[in-house]
Amino acid sequence: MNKTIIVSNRLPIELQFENEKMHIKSSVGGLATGLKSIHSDGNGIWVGWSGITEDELTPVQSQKVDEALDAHKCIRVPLTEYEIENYYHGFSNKALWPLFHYFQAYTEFELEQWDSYKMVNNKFAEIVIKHAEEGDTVWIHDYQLLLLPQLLREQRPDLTIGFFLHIPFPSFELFRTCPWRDELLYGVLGADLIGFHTYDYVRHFLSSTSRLAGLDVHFNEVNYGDRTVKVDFFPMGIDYDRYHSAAIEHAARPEEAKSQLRKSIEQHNSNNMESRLVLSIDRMDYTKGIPNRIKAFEYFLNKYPEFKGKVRLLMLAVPSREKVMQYQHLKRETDELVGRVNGQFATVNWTPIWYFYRSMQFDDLVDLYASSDVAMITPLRDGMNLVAKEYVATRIDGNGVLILSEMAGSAQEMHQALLVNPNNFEQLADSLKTALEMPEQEQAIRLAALQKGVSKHNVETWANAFINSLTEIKSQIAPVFPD
Ligand code: ADQ
Repeated sequence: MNKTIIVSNRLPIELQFENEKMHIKSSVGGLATGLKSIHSDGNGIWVGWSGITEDELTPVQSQKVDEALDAHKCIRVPLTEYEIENYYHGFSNKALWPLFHYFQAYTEFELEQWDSYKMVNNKFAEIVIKHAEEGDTVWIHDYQLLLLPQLLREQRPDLTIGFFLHIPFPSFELFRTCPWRDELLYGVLGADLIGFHTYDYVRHFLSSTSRLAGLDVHFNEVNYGDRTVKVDFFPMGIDYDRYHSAAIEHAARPEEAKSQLRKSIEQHNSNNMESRLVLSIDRMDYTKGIPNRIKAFEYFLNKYPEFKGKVRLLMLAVPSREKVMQYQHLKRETDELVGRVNGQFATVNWTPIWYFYRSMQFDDLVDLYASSDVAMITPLRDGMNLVAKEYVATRIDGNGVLILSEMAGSAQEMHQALLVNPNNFEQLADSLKTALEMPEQEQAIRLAALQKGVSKHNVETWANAFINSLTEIKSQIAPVFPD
């Protein structure tokens, strides 16, 4: 029986060495959850980097890692410190990430990084080919592996290949600036099915395909040589039940079983009856609009001084890509802005912004979502944004307002949120006021509609929709046998 091979930059596994002892943990991230059934089905395997470079592993540790991963049906692509620096921190995160998120000024095109990107994509191809049997299906994920579909196609035309991009695909005007645009485009076109989060990204991709490669595009199909490549949108969802049932379970906990975080928030709220909590959660990334959000909050407090002392912004930012210069600048700017706003407005009884720069456990995350009156999710550009969906899933009392940037892919589905342009401070401030004053009945109506959509289109339906589409394509292709 044919199997499915999932390929992503990182394996869905967290590995750590403490002295000689190895700790291994399965990831509970969205992607890992969504692909769980496909991964565990039959002989399915997952190919990716383990998170530890070859330079850090002794031969004994290396063997231990392989054995442990084998038990989790994972195969690692061994990457060196140099490759991580150039392929991952370099070309992936200094060229593709900013370019695809419309941060052209941040984009660096370095030949050495591009060479490393090509090398690593070849490494991935080698390992996938080693483990692929005739007629297998391969599902490749994200911008780190744009060349992989074509590399596999050239050597193994018998494979059925799917590719999904988790970030936006930019407009042709942006994409054309990349010196290696043709290689990237033809790289992805090696797939039989190319998936994006939204219809807009599909359109941008097809526009680049016809204008740069001059290929014949018919609706959502590209005629490429003797093949037809299907391009479609598959909006990713979350594990709704996991978030929703955790929120219900936490709410039912007796006082002594509640988390410290929840107790503190409840304590604070009972001391300040009028106090309202506005939540923001992101990776610390310049695409997420963190400085803009702080400035908009400052603007709000100046424009509507009646809210001083009555509303707090709880801002949680997870450290991310700290080696890249722009991320270091962003961290500094955020620290300064939080300091400025708190310094300007704080009283002995009230701190306007609570700022946490750290990762949080799932249970605490759920408590934060569940305790917040408003979620303010205002990225400047975001492929989808799952935080918006997680917030909606944890609201179990029919209240809570979502303010969502129209630049996030999720805005295309979440029409009942208060949609905002994250650059328009006036609109952000007014929306925050609207959210804080929204009648309960309106909150309930909006939330019910949002929950209906998020629960129905969850991460499992997303993964199944993609795989079903790929299976359908596979059934229409005449079998090709490797030489
Ligand atoms: P990200 O840019 O990482 O993902 P997002 O979709 O919001 O963005 O996912 C972030 C995840 O991290 C969420 O599941 C959230 O709960 C978690 N998280 C955030 N802050 C945390 C904290 N402090 N502690 C612990 N966990 C935290 C990329 C794209 C997105 C796209 C996804 C999926 O950039 O646009 O939605 O992939 O395709």
